[in-house]
Amino acid sequence: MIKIHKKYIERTFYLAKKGLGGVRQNPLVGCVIVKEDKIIGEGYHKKYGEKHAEINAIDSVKDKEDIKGSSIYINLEPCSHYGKTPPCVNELIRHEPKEVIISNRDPNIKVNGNGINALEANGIKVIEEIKRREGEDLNKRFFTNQNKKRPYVILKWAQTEDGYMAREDGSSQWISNAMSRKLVHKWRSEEIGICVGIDTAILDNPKLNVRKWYGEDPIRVIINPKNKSLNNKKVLHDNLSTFVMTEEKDSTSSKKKFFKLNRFSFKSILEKLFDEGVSTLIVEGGSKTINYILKDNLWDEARIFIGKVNFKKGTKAPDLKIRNKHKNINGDKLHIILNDEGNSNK
Ligand code: AOF
Ligand code: ZN
Repeated sequence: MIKIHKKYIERTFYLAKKGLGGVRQNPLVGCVIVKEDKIIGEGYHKKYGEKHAEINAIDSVKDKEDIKGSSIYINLEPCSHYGKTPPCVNELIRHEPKEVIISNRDPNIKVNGNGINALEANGIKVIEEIKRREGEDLNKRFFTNQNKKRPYVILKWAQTEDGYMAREDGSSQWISNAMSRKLVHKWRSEEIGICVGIDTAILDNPKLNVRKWYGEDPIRVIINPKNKSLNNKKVLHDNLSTFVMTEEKDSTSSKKKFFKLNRFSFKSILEKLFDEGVSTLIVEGGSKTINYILKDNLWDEARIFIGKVNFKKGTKAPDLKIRNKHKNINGDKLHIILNDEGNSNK
């Protein structure tokens, strides 16, 4: 039985992942409706503010009478509150499934256990914690947001085989290969914000948008405590959104916002960003910014490319313990390190 549950919960994960980049600060959720070991309906949460997974799954069933007595698989506990949409749990109860199988409880305090209680109070059996760890990993962004009340922070950098991140003149082109750079654009499309320090914004003059992939551009976030001039820099002179975090001034002009922080720190930057709906952040350098974040231990994941080049001198890459385990991206080594593996250098 447990094998069957795992099989369908895996299917919910597969469906849920399709929402990445669209659900924003909401969780990734997939739902599969099963009757006599056959899938009769399925769906996932596609877009922030729109229908939840369960409703899309119910909508996909031709004859709604078939849902009676079925097993409904969802990777997350069904919601029990009125948010942008009404409670999914009411719709589930109305269709009288025999059981609901989930991977994780919803950490949102408005739900947390209430969805399960409502199902049980209506005679529907609930089975919890099927592939719990994988479910948590799938919704690592959402769990971090809910439990830590801050954005999920991904650090990304490329370093040479001999451990440098930039040449002596500050340039860093090209350490990683074209395939790795394309992958980075995919990653940009998956997050809400993209962050660099002021030196990188001035020296590299990057666009920080999604070009080599499809999807929405993230909001550019520039760490600029002394409010150095960004005149003529792309991040201020195109029509995409940019937030500048400074200790100098507050101002807003259409898509370019300057936020004045009284106590300037990465912690206060994250607090402000979280208030502004930036629930995930990919940080693309430079080395000063990355070291600053590592020192404060305010990161969740590091994605490090090791390219097949040697600089012999220059700016050293951040000092993070890198294990051997890696993916091969056309010759580049990609190391993904999670902070909860005890890798913080604090
Ligand atoms: C579910 N199924 O597919 C999702 C859930 O503002 P709303 O109405 O979209 O509600 C968002 C909250 O609902 C979110 O914080 C989380 O607690 C839950 N998300 N629940 O039953 C879903 N996306
Ligand atoms: Zn819901």
